[in-house]
Amino acid sequence: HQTIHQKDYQVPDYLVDTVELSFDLSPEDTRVLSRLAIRSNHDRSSGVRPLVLDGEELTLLSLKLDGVELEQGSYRVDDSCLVLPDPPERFVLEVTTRINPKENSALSGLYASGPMLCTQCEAEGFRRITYFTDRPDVMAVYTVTLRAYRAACPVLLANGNLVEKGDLPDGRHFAVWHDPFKKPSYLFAVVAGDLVHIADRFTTMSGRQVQLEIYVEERNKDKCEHALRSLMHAMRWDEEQFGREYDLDTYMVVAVDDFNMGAMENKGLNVFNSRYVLASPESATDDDYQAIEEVIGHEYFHNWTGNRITCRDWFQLSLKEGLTIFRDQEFSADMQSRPVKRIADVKSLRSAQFPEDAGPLAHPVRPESYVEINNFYSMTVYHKGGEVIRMLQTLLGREAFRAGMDLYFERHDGQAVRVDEFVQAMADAGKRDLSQFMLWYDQAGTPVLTVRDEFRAGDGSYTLTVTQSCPSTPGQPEKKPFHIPLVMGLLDRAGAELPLRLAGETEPAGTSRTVELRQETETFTFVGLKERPVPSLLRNFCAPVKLDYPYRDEDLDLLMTSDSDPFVRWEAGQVQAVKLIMGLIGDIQAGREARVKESFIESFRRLLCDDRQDRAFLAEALTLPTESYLAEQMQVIDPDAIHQARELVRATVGEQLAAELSAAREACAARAPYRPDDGLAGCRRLKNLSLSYLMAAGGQQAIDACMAQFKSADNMTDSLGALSALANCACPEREEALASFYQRWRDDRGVIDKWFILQAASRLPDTMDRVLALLDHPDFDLRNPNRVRSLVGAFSQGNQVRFHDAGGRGYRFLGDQILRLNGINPQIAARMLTPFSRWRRFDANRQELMKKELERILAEPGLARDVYELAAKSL
Ligand code: HT7
Ligand code: ZN
Repeated sequence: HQTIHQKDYQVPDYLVDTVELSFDLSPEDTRVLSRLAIRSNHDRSSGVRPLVLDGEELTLLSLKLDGVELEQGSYRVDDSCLVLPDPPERFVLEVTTRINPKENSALSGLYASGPMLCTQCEAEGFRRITYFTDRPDVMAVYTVTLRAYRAACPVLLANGNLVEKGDLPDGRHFAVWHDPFKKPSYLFAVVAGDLVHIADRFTTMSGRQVQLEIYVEERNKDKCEHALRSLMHAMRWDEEQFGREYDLDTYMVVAVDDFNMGAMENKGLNVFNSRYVLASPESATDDDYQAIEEVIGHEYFHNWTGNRITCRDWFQLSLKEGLTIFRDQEFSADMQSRPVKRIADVKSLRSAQFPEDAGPLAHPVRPESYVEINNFYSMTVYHKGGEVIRMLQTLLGREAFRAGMDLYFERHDGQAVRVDEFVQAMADAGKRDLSQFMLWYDQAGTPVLTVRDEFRAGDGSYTLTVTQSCPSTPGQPEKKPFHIPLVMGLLDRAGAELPLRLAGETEPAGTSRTVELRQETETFTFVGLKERPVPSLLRNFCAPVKLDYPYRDEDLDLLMTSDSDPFVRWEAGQVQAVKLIMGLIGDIQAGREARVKESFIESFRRLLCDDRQDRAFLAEALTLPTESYLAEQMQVIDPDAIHQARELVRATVGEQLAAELSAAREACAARAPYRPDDGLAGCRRLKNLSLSYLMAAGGQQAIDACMAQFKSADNMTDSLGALSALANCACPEREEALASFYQRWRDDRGVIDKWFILQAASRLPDTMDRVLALLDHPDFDLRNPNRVRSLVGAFSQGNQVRFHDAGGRGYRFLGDQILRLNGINPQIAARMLTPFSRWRRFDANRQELMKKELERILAEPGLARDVYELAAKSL
């Protein structure tokens, strides 16, 4: 398998101005005629370069150059490309290929999902439809004709505007679509099937009317309202926050059940995993509603950050993905609670991106090389990339950041560019030197900020010394210092925010300020202080770093109750919880008695009784760090001790605060029928969290409360809240509830995914057996990525204690499934490998067992590129 390097980039030898595609659609035999207007893009005086068109899984039926059929021998074709050795300077190439969508289980290119046909072309799927220069810097104008049987496929969609449609003989019909915007092939899309749609109109800021349409299968027609409303919100938000208006007359979204990722931003025709479109109060949770709003926003925002301005090559993927993640995070923050959204984003970064950045698959936000680009749609490229954009906004300030965005759109609309062009626009608009900042794109690893302080009572000065370091990562043993914004404040012992005056300044500059780190060690001396202050550091999680400051318990108490920054308040509680649980883990490992400190329970009691705070924030503050986050804090991960210690804290909270938890449940009990937008999602979260603590303490009363909630719930949030607590309880009610849930929802794929997840994530000791049995359940299907994620993914990535069973059964199970998936869907197979990449973090026995699985996978003949790359790098 070949490695592609960023440094080898060369401009394309040939460009394509127009693409005319004509599809005769049929599930098992689709014919594609492609008519390409091609022109040379290199200096031909020093020799004519061959035209190399990418193509995979295609049967070539005919090839014409300027209308003349090419003879065999005048071109070369193999299983990855079609080569014309000596083409003219400008010409029209006509290629006819045959493809089989039904056989396409990789879900890349044109494939069948249930009764419909759809495409997924990012990153390199277009080459599975026809021969093409399948790279993002070849941008062309597309016209697409679709033909199919009207009975099977009454709806025929492609990018852009519908220009013509009509009947054909024999019950067939056609539609012609034209997209006036030049685009790379990865944004091409086609959908054909028996679909219905709901529609609305949006008036843009300049007064243009846009038709919005959401397409689904008939049975899902009443589950699209929320997606449509979210789309309208996203369109308005992008106009108001970034001055960006939509540019076509229609915007279509199609929901499909078989999809490798969340959704795809194809120009004017988004294709979505149905889990990010379909919602009804009975079948979707509050979290589902939020995720739909976020993903709808994300794909919509790509229209400017990704489609109008795209990536020059795939190394620049974060140019569109990091920026669009930042935009969707800001959109969601404006639609919901900003602090709670920030906390959720930080939790996900720490639980998935930090471990990636600390392991054998660590790579920079802009990777230097890849074997399979699909493996780089990673937490680092997306979410660390989003944090990098956020740091730019922090460094420049909101106003200059917005000016930088405007300048970027003005300079590069219609182009395929690099990250450098984006950062240059920011540097120019903000009048800042951002050359050192670029290291965030090119150096991997999570920096550590070690902060030490000294208070001098004599002159009332307080010095913070900040030293940054960054661990070695594959191929990068040494790191240069990063340019880091550090947002901070100082609190007095009563919790009041102190004015911040640095030595040499005449006036204090507020009570929260951004200091900039550039050198390995920086010192900041604040003056005019009467007593040793408590530093409030990394406000709003202003940089994707780890912080090392020796907070005392009383400092954390003060920050938790008094800091003006909600992230710091939440973080102070998390640091306390980590300290407590780590201590308990030590006790358990040493065979000592493990007891939860009274002071910890007291701080939870205070929080539970605090009725001033937002319920959603409170629920976050009362949630313990996850087992996988705790694992990250250990030298050698001990999944059993982590589980035991955390459960001990949960049970102690449940026992000792039973009255307060019950009161919190009561206060949050529904007083009116559920509405997803009733503003009570935080209440429901707190209520369900309280229930889970009560269940951790045990006892029939809690089980009865669960069953009562499960039976009376008028919405999926409450139903699932009760059922997930029951799924972790070895009681007869568990089986009863799971069985009745299945019976009620057996025809709803999205809900049955939840049913699989609950069982796969159960902490009960028999979970492995249960998971093995579920593999044979009639509703399990290895060809459906959502189902694979719900069983294989939920068990191996969401159930640390059962997956890492010291006997190695979990590992064997995962190895087996990866090998089966390798032949079905390599992208999904590769995504399932993640837990094995962490093998070095465990004890010798588990290391050995995981390594054996990696070796078994690598020994498989015919291993897909995707799986090979990750397995080889993990070892
Ligand atoms: N830009 C989209 C990426 C995507 C994708 C990548 C590889 C394989 C399948 C895929 N489906 C969608 C999604 C996004 O970031 O918006
Ligand atoms: Zn994206």
